[in-house]
Amino acid sequence: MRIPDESDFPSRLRSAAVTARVGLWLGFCFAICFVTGLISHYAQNADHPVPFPTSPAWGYRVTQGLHVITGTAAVPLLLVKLWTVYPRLFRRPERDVRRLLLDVAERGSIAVLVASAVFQLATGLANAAQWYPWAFSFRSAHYATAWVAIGALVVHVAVKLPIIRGALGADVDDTTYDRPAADRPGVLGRRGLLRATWLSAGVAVLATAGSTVPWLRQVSVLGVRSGDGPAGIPINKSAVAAGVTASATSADYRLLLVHGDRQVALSRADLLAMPQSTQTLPIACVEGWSASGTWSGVRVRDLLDLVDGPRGTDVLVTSLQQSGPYTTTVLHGNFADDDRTLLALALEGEPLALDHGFPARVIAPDRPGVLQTKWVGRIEVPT
Ligand SMILES: Nc1nc2c(c(=O)[nH]1)N[C@H]1C(S)=C(S)[C@@H](COP(=O)(O)O)O[C@H]1N2
Ligand SMILES: [Mo]
Repeated sequence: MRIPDESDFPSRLRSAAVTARVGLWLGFCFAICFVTGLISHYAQNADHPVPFPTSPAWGYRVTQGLHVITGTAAVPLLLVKLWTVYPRLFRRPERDVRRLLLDVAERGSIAVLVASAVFQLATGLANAAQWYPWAFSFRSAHYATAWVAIGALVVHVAVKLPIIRGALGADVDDTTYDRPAADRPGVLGRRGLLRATWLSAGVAVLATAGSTVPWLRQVSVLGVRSGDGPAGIPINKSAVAAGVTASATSADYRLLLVHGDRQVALSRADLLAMPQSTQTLPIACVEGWSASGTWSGVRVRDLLDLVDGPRGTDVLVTSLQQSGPYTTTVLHGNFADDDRTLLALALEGEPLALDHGFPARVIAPDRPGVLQTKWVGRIEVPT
């Protein structure tokens, strides 16, 4: 087998004029993914040196929806961009030592960029599809690699800036930045290729956005987990999967409130006898889907008052679920004190479905879905 060389790729479509235009949009997508990803990561941290805001209630729904939508749109953009540049892999090595070293450094930085970008999009998509074919922690790996990708991207843009500016400033059919070998017309014109690229990114957006945007549900073939589930809200983990069916439906169920020596145990009937509050708040999953519901239950603040929990303290919420990463979560002080934060007992006027966290679950504004603990058995104010 012969290794191809640059002259094996004569299509005029593989031009910096196309690469720069697609790259611009890819850069936008990566920037949005990076910023919204930092927000999501911070929101899930147990430690909040700077409080994460509880308002607007839909904030996390929007940032995480954007994160997954722009990440999905980036897939066709990245594929087209790689297609336009990969013949450059087969350039002849430079003869001059200095230029050879520069070339090796550039190829190295691009290898890091491509590898980290592919890793981010692949793990992100798999996570959105709830498919975990790996052993590492998704959140730490996706977060660490985000810094690698964004660092490599900044270097790449800085190195290519003269070409990017030149190519974007000229007509798309301009040949200034073309490889000499790329002189044959492609099956499409460059404008046609760009149009097809925007179209596929648009389809990717529509196909996922239905997970967050209700009126898009009908067209969203990838947004499958929207609108199904009791009361129109998808189920992330069922009671059976969490192994809580017996404990959650037991007549012996008591919610335990703990603050040092002070302990209060409440049955579901006791909770229902307390003043009830109703709030319309979304469940916004890190996987990108979200759905709004009208929840009723007891304000968490009222429960903490029963054991003299001081205001502003982070509290621990523990599920009846015995194992898994979301069995205990930290409810930060500003969330615990917020009037909209409920231990929900009902959804849409009906008793909470077992799969939505019966007998009681946390629902708080502007909070990642993973922290909206279901089947709550214990709320503790650390001393
Ligand atoms: N105990 C417990 N609570 C949990 C989970 C879980 O696995 N166990 N999943 C969380 C996740 S990831 C999400 S998105 C929401 C989904 O709530 P829902 O299933 O009622 O829609 O519940 C959260 N609460
Ligand atoms: Mo989630």
